[in-house]
Amino acid sequence: MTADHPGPTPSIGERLVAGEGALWGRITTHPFVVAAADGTLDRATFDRWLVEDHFFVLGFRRFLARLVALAPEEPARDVLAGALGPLGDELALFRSEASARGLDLDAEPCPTNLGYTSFLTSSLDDGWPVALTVLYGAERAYFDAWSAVRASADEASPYWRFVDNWSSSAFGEWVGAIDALLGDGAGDRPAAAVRRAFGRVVRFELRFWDAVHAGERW
Ligand code: MP5
Repeated sequence: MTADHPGPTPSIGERLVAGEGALWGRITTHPFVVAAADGTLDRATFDRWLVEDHFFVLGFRRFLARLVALAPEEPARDVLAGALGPLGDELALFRSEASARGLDLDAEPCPTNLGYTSFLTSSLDDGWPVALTVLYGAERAYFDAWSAVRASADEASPYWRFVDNWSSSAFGEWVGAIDALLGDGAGDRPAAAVRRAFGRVVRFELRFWDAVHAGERW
């Protein structure tokens, strides 16, 4: 890149990630993901995560369905509604894994999980750009975190299917499609409300894994 050829303008999504600097680095190197990928994550911690994340994904699906309704135009609605099918497949993976492990998916979620899923819902009241940013943040966090360990992951790890789920090229394309929607009509800099919402997502993501590790309870 030179002064004559300054390179492509970063997308809104890239700008949001860059704005979170060090915290984003903690997402992509989190011990939970690293240990899940190399197969050393202990069973009890994974089991706790599976039950908590299943609750999260249920809330996420309801959030996504309402975001479909909030979308300002059909092309955006096409992108978002297209993710509901794969999300159903993902829930099937959670359920079959939970059943094989004898886990109770009705267990009460921890306060951090309730806080995060409630935040998803409340972001809808802040309008399309903010709620879309919340969607982007949660998906980008998972894509970057699991992609960071994909190359070194052990495919014989009991957790491989989860690594694969969020680091696949199909998932990456979906994350890129949300970023493209973020850019529609946004100007070249994310608005303050959008940056604030993205920051909250990043902090919730880190809290979520920390809560799972610590076995947070009421
Ligand atoms: C995702 C997730 C990704 N499963 N859990 C958390 C805590 N954050 C993000 O969402 P999805 O719906 O599984 O792609």
